[in-house]
Amino acid sequence: DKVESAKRAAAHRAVDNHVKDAYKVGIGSGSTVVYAVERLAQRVHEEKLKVVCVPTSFQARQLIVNNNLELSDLEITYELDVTIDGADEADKQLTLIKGGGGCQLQEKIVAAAAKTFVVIADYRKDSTVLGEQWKQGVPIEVIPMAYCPVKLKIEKELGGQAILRQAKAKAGPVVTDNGNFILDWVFDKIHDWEKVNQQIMMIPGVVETGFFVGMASVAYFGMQDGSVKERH
Ligand code: DER
Repeated sequence: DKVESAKRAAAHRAVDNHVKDAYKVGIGSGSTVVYAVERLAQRVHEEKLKVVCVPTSFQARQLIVNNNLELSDLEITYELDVTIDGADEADKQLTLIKGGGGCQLQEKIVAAAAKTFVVIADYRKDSTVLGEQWKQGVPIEVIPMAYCPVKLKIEKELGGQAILRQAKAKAGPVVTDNGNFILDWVFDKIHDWEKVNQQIMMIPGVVETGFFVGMASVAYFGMQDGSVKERH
C-alpha cells in the first residue's frame, strides 16, 4: 500500500545515502525504521560492510538481532556516525514530534550521540507546522509518581490536555522501556517549541519530551507518487 511503500522508499534512500563501511549506526524505533534495518542488513551482506548498531528500544534491539547485525551499546560505542529514526511529524524547520511508539527517551539520547541524525518518514509526517497532521499530542515521559502534578502544571501553564497514555494490550497505563509513564500533551495552539520544550523539561518529574528541536540534519519523506523528498 502507498504508505508502506513510501516508508520503504524513504528508509532505503537514507541508508544508501548515509551508511558507509565501518560505521557506527544508531537504530531508531517504530515501523519505518524496520525498512531501514532490512536495507542495512542487505547492504552489509552484499557489500561486506562492517557496521555496529546501537538500539533505541527493546524493539530496535530485536530488529538488530533478528537481522544478524552487530549489536552494541553506548558504553562501548559512545559516538555514532549516524542515527536513523522515524518521526510522528516534522515541520518546515525540521522540529520533530517523536514518541508515537513511546521510545523517545532512548531515541533522543542515541540521536544526540550521532554526528548526523537522519529522519525517515512517509508523506503523512511532512507538515509545515506541528499539529497540522499529527493530532495525538507530544509524548512526555514522566516518573510514575509525578504524573498528576506534571499533568496539572502543563495544562495550567501551557493549556491543552496532558493525557496519561493507557496501554492497549495490558490493563493500566503504558510503561516505557525505562519504567516510566507517558503523558501525551495535546496542545491547542502554536508555541515557540524550543521554549516550550525547555519549560516542560524543567518540571520536576519530567524525564524527556518528544520534541526534537534542532537535532535532525535531514529528513527523507516518501511521497505518494513513489518519489523521495529531502528536507535539510
Ligand atoms: O516512537 C517514535 O519516536 C517513532 O520513531 C515514531 O515517531 C515513528 O514511528 P513510525 O515509523 O511507526 O511512524
